[in-house]
Amino acid sequence: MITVGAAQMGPIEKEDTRSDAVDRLVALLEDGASRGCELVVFPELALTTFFPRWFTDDVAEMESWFETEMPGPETARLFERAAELGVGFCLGYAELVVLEDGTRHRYNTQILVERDGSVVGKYRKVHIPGHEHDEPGRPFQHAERHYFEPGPEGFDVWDAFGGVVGMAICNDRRWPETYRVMGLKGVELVLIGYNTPLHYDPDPQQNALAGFHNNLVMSSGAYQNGTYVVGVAKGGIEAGIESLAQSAIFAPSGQVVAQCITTGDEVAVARLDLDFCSFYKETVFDFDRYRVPKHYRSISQEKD
Ligand code: ING
Repeated sequence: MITVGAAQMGPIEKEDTRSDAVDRLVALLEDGASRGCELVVFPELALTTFFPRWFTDDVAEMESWFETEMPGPETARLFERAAELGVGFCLGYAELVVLEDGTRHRYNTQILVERDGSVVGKYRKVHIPGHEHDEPGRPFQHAERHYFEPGPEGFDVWDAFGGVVGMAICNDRRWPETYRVMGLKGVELVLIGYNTPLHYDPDPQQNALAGFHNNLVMSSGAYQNGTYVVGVAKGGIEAGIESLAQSAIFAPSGQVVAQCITTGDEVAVARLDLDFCSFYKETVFDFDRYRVPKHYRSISQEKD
């Protein structure tokens, strides 16, 4: 059994500091802890505004949105407060890695921190949506492919919080392969932060379906792999751009077990029985018995 909090955030504005964001994260952590949470899940890029909505070629400006250490001077107090409360957390942030050879790599990253404050896992976003170059014709940019490289490590799971825990980030949740790779590793709880503008410029017909698609993909991912899924938004109107909230916790049945009802800072809490996963993993989705991989080859072929 584990009590989990989906700690949704409202907007973080361009002029807000890391400290402003950490103040809110600590408040969400304390709210979750007061309601029995052992694990609190924060959104994607939870320390800054969603900066890929602006395009810049100025590297210093780009890197100003990134963290070079985690915990760092601004975030240490979040780790300290969490360890004091005995609550673990999952945090999304922009990660700048400078290798010995001097090369610099930018990732859209999530970390998993156990109740003692130790970092047990790190995930770097694999499916990078949006565009690589400035597209001034758009009402706002979604230039994630300019700011981030895909994570080289792919999808993994970690033994933590008494179960098997995996992570994914935003656009990853739309791809069934994300869940199945972790499902094949026995995942019982998938933690996903997201920033999802309600306007999708390549096909605005999809705008009205943002909430439906959000539920569809996480409910399906949960059911088809017999796992819980926690989806946590940074939502509301950020820099004048409306972003989807509707954070929710999904059971292996595909049902919603808890959800946020506002577009601001709000924690949705649920007590999860991870053994419930077996009702699906050992029956309808008994992979060893029912999967037919020889007919699935095409879905793992490299792009030609
Ligand atoms: N955001 C969006 C997401 O996948 C998007 C991008 C929106 C893609 C709508 C397709 C449709 O939720 C991030 N950050 O991936």
